[in-house]
Amino acid sequence: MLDQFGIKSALNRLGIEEENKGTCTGDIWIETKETYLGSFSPADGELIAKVQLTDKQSYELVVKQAQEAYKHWRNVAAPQRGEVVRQIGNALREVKSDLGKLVSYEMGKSYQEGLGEVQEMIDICDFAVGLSRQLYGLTMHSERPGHRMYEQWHPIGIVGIISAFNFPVAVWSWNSMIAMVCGDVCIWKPSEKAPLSGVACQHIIAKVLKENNLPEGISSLIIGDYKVGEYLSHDTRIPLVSATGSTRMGKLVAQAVGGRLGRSLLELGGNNAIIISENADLDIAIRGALFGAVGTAGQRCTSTRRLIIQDSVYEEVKSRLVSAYGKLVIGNPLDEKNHVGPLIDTDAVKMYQDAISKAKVEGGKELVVGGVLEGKGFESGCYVKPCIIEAENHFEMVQHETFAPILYLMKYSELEDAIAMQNGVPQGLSSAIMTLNMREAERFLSASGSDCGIANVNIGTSGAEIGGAFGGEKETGGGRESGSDAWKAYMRRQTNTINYSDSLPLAQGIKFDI
Ligand code: UN1
Repeated sequence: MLDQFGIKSALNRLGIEEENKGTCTGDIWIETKETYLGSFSPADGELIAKVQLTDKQSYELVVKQAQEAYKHWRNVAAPQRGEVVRQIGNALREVKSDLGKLVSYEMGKSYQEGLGEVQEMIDICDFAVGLSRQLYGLTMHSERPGHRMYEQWHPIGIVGIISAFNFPVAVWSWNSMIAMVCGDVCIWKPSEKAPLSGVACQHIIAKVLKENNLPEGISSLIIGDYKVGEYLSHDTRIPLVSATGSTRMGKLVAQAVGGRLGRSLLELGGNNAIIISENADLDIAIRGALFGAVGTAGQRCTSTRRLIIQDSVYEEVKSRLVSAYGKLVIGNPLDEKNHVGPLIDTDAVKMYQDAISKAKVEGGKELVVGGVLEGKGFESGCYVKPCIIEAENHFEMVQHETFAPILYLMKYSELEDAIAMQNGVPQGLSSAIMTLNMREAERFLSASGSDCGIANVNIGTSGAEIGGAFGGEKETGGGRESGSDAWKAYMRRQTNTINYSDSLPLAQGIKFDI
């Protein structure tokens, strides 16, 4: 099956071999004493290739090299650092289809979404290049005559990046491209469920760094599960750990990093809802809800998990959705006629099944029946049917993020109630309202509206652009990545006051004469 859809040649061009080392400081790959981890495609269950895990000793080498590299990189002018990131963006343009294909095959999202993910990397490179000529600080007026006061932003040091399987490459690039123009160096632990995508990115970036005669250690790779993640979170040499994944994982990272007073930047679970008002354009509402719920097989942190529908249009939305679900084609993500690919692995399938049965025990009614697909093309055991369940917001399963295509439907009559339901979950990542009524839209966006980091009008909950700050509140972890001024998380602020007068007046008018 590797030959089908040109996977084999794409792997070749990306530098992926049957057995790959997994620990790298740039261009130098380090042999460790650890075993090799197999990466299996959820599309067909086949072993794609193996990657060697990082051990403590090789981790130490990586950190030492990163420390050395930082001494150099922090003094390279920011626009020069931007120039390197510009070249990385161009290198990504060249491999867009190969990398998109690997992401799709290793993770299971559709090829179109794989391409979209690489585009997101290219976009953040462009953004970071522009940023490299900005990174603005403010100037303030000093209360003392002959004094100047301003603030400037300096790099922070080594940034540890822990990324999740569902966006195996884009979320790394949001962090590392911004961190790089900020003057930081990065150590990346990709998800152990999609390690080859990490190895491929390391090859791409290493070539650019080498062509620019840059030292080893600016962008490093380590491979492993939570144990390797713990190396990063407990390491006082790593001032910032950016972690994407489950709320459970995020709490552990936050405690470890917080315990040493380091900084963590967390992008964790979502439980995103769309409110569909009777004033909505229902064509847009149905399409937005459909892509939000079944895109990436419901495995985005921005996936739509709940639809809160006004009672007067409830029946219409319900029947149009049910008929749209009937048209979904499920199958190999590389085959462009399919809309929905597999879940990441059979553990995820089990969680999907459990969630459906528990929601039913709680009183949920399955409108579009879920289930695991079997037979030809579904041998990996990872393909499931997107399902719709009528439920109530307080159900334990509705309160919980299940990374699968399960959509819960509920009813409201007053907008206040809909907003309370939308906010009535522990997570706070993304949200949306579908309405053409300006008052409803603005109420949803106001301080007493959505409590999420992302709030959209007439757009679904997923598919954010890189230009905005990405992240959310409550159990989503509070971090902001990607665009806007998210770069500030990767730098340290320094306030500078300069006295150019011929005396030394003290602030607050304090007298201290001798
Ligand atoms: C994620 O699921 O972790 O907004 C990131 C989106 C994508 C990023 C999702 N641009 O859906």
